[in-house]
Amino acid sequence: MYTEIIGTLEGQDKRFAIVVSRFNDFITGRLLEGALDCFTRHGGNEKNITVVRVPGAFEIPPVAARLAKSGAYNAVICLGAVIRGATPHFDYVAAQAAKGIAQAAFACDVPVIFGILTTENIEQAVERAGTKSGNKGWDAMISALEMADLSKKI
Ligand code: INI
Repeated sequence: MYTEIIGTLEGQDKRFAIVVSRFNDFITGRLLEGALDCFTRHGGNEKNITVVRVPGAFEIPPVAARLAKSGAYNAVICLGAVIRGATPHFDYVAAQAAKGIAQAAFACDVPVIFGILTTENIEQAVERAGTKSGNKGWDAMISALEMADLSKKI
């Protein structure tokens, strides 16, 4: 018989920071709404949420790392939307955001959650921000709840 360690999805007594970018705010605002809705539906209290706004996805990782290192939160959730345009700018911003968040997650003792959409066009982003493909902000919060509990147990 093996030992299994799993994280449960309980918002009670959890304190989270959410770093959200203003770039493509019409998408990132919906991701934030999804994350907050998920948190309260799992027993969380919004007074235990701190929202930190940054200009774009490129700015998310260093802010997320500082919040994670502060020791004030059970998890840090990163929300953004990088949408491909006519130039290679997308590739640089998306790659740096993903790499930076991974580095923050490795460097810190609390979970740092990747909730950044990287899409080919605006339609794909809209689909993932509360329409036909769900809400990736909600999904990011589910991951935060699970990982916050799991990281206490391992
Ligand atoms: N930032 C985003 O969050 N999404 C994008 O789609 C995006 N594009 O495509 O340009 C974007 N650029 C801004 C970037 O994140 C920085 O804020 C900016 O370069 C200043 O450092």
